[in-house]
Amino acid sequence: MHDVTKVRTAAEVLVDQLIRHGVRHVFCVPGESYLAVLDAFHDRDIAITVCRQEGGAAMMAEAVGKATGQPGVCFVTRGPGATNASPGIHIARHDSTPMIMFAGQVARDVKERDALQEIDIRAAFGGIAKWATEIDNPARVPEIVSRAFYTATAGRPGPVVIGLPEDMLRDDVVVADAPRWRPFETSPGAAEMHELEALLRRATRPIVIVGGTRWSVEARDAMRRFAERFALPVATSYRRLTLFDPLHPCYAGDLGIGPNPKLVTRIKEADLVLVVGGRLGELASQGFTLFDIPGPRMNVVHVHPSAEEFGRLYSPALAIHASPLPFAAAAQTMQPPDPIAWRKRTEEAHADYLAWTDTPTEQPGGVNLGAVMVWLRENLPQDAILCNGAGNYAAWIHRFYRFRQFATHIAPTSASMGYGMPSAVAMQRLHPGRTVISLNGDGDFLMNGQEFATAVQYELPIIVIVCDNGIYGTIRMHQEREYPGRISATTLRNPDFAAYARAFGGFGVTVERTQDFADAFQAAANSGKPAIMHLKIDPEAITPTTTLNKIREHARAALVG
Ligand SMILES: Cc1ncc(C[n+]2csc(CCOP(=O)(O)OP(=O)(O)O)c2C)c(N)n1
Ligand SMILES: [Mg+2]
Repeated sequence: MHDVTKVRTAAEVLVDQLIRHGVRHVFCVPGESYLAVLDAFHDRDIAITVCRQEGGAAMMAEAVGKATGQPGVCFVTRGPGATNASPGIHIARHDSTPMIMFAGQVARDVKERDALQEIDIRAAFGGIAKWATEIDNPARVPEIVSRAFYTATAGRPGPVVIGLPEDMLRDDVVVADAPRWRPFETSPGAAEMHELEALLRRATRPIVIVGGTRWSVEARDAMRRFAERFALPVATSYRRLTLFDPLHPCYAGDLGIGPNPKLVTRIKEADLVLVVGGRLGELASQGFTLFDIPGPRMNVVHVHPSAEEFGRLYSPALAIHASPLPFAAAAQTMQPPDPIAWRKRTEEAHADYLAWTDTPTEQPGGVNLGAVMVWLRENLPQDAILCNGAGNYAAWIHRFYRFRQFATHIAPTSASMGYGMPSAVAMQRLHPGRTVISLNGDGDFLMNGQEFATAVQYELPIIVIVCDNGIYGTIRMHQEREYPGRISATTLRNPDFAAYARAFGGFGVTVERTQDFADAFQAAANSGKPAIMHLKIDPEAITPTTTLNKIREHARAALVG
């Protein structure tokens, strides 16, 4: 415990709490509202990444939370800083990611006068954060920061936002540090595990869907052993691809945007669906069509660390209130039926996955993103981290890349654009020795492309791939489906992204043909600098399986018919 008689400023107490709770990295855009905290950082052992926009800083903190399971931390200034950061808070809420954002605030004695950049933190963030509060009393800094760590990580994790009045941060205070926070697991009850065992004994077509957060390498290993022992097919939920090894014989595929139709059928035909960790949200549930709400046709066993999730969408046949590790640890000790009725179905599911993902599909245009993903999966080290935001380009990652290790894919389940660049900065700051790839659409990249400057500033050799098809592709696709031929506000006129990289002090290369990708990638890697690979993609290549023209023609035919 800290020397309780020592006088510190509230800002110093705050930074000491972060260190005490294990925070090694923070991300920020500075502001005069929290100069005292910046000063406290000056002589403490914690890495700061100064960013170009608060949206980037917040996404970096969110990415740290996603990758480590411990709250990622960022600091932003009051009003405009806090509101700029809101996309990161929204992602953390949707993606169930532990995160804490500290926002500067006006001095206590001018509050509610609309003082410069004043913002009502509780009102502004109350609806999207798990908890939004402000610290008015410097003696309560240890208490509130400690609670923030528990709240951000407990049950279903999420973001906490804490306002810091400027004058409060400068106050001297004598206060003891809080005990170090540690995350708590929730274990399943013996009765629930018996019931699960019985349900499995009666099942003939079970399938497991793993998702959500609070996983770890150990939890993933335990889950694999359980699946192996029971020969269960395991699908990964949307953007939770790293929860199961895709080359394991139990792997049945990725459930999200553009899934293998055979996997969708397999889930619809299942008599028991065991959901571990996830919530089967809109994208994983194929627009809420896979399971009837509130009463699914099959038995759904829902395992989740937050009791609040049970029955929110689907009435479960059995609810198991547990976090992934204790559940998987208990599940692997259960007795599998003998013989296992579904063993052959599991083998078929894995064969279907391999067939669906093995070979790139034919595509119009010079660069085939499927072939690029296959090259990356064959050439990147297994611990390489891929980061991306939202756009149709991501469909090729989901289908053709293979994430062999835990937490090697950092991407928002909330499908928020602009995430690929900042999250890659965060990952390379955490893991200086690992290969970090940032994948972006052309629209996507320029939402937070300014953080390429941060990569240059910290000499992070991230390889940024920009898939330039000259359109907001996802929206154009929906536009052609719903309003065929009536293009409106979905066309982009783009800069030369390779020149953009060079202007920032990075390495830039343009790729117009699939066969040039490998050499260009090597040149980017050999440069040792942050690099942008500008891939020219034919806009017609809108998904791995169809073209814009086909979508338009199909929609027109449907209108006429
Ligand atoms: C922050 C944010 N704004 C808008 C959207 C809506 N949206 C989803 S995908 C998309 C277009 C993505 O375009 P691009 O990055 O060029 O990728 P492409 O689909 O062309 O591959 C848009 C605008 C979103 N998901 N997130
Ligand atoms: Mg695009």
